[in-house]
Amino acid sequence: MRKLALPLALTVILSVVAVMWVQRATLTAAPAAAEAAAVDSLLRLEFYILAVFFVLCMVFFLYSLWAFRRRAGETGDGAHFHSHTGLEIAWTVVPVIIVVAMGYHGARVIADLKAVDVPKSADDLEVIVTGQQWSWTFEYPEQGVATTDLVLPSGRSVYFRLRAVDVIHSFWVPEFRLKMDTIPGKENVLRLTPNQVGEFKVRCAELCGTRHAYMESPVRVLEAADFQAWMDEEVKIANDPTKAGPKVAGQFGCIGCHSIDGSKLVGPTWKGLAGHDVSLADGSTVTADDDYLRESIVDPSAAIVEGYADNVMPRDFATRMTEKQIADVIAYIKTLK
Ligand code: HEC
Ligand SMILES: [Cu+2]
Repeated sequence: MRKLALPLALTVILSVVAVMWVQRATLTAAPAAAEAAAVDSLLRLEFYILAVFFVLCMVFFLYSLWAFRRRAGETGDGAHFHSHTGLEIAWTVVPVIIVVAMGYHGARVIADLKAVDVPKSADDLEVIVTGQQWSWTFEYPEQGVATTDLVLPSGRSVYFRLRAVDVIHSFWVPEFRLKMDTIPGKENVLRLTPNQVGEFKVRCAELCGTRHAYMESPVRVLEAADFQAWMDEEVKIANDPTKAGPKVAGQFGCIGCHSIDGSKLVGPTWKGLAGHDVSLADGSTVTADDDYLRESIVDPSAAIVEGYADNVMPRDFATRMTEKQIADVIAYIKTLK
């Protein structure tokens, strides 16, 4: 028993030091949602417990190396021990109690946040988030607006409906703390209230393929009035045929490959395309009517323009763009006489 005095004393002293260190340590990015406080205190509590157990294990490990080392002139084996029932029961029961208690506490904290499996309330801002390899798209169904950046008001609860097109992704803005998988064929719900104006990033938090690490989109949290002004402008653009198409063409990078002035880029120019004949790589000719334009966007392999490479135009517009966005960009192409 006397031999235990030194390691026990060291454990107590170093545990106090470790707990004080955890208390001051920055464990996560600065919070930006109302739900963050509860998650952060849960995390810090876990770190307190971890700190004490880390110290306990390390002190006894290092102390044993030192106290029971082979001394000069010692040649025999050390003492042999065979089980210690009391000790084994203790180191099974104590961790089980801690793990179960932490699990219960964590489940309570999550339930209290009312962030998952909740019905939408009238005041929530509804946003449909769609993840696919390897980008995010956002829709505000009540306003009829779709974007590739996530813009949110500060201080209003947001009701996210999370979807995936291809494989499982995970919607995560670290500053909001809460995270939820997006699953093909199943809609998940997440509700949270951003409360800090600023610029953040939504990241995919579920390994989803070669470009998983680049699956990020900008998030901007604005004051309520600025958000309303932004939304009014977006609604105006969405309803203005002369602006909606150019905006979509910019958002999805079409204009990086298609010029509107007749010059040849990676793809054919849009100037004078609509209504005219197009020579295809297979030797046939088609008239660029609405159906052809639509097909060229949602299924680029169906018809390849003569002199241009197949497999250059992205294949994912059919799932990334809303029907309205496709119609808007077609209407725009038709204005480029
Ligand atoms: C990375 C380059 C690239 C991007 C981005 C791109 N395209 Fe294309 N696009 C091409 C190429 C190359 C072709 C010609 C080969 C083919 O027919 O697939 C083409 C063909 C087309 C055609 C048929 C043109 C014709 O002359 O018959 C249309 C319409 C079109 N794209 C629309 C779009 C729209 C709308 C977007 C954005 C939502 C877009 N493209 C984004 C490269 C691109
Ligand atoms: Cu992903």
